[in-house]
Amino acid sequence: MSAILVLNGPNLNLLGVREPGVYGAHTLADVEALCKAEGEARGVRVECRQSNHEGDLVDWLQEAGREVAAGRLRGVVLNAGAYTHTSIALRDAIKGASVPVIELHISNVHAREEFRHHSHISPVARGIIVGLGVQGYALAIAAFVVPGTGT
Ligand code: CA2
Repeated sequence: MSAILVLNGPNLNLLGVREPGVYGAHTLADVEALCKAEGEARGVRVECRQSNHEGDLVDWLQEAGREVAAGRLRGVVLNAGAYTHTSIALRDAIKGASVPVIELHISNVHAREEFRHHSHISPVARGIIVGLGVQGYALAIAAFVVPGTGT
């Protein structure tokens, strides 16, 4: 059974603790439980990691590329947080590792400040889920399992 890796970036450890008006009341632990439950329902193992450090995310994307090549991983659900809008290193890591990535944002970044409208990740992502709240994570996991989604 190949797995799916869910990566959450900076400040997502604060989910449910601050700014519930933007990101909802769910905590990161709730999100990770939701991801694992969706994986279980679909017969795929889900592993979740979070870091506030760009280099950790780069390392994990590189590792994911090796796991995909070995047939042990389907791909990565990535909420890179604010690094989405700033990080060429994450974009290069995704491209360099040839890892299928679904970019995810809990909020609708296009309905927010201008600086959130641009993503360095989108051009190298297989697909993008934006603004559907934390249920977007379940949809992203489904996209790696349901045939015909291009993932
Ligand atoms: O909507 C999303 O999922 C984001 O990726 C969340 C990021 C934001 O920088 C992106 O533009 C959109 C922020 C991560 C969460 O930050 C928090 C800060 C304070 C309290 C709770 C969460």
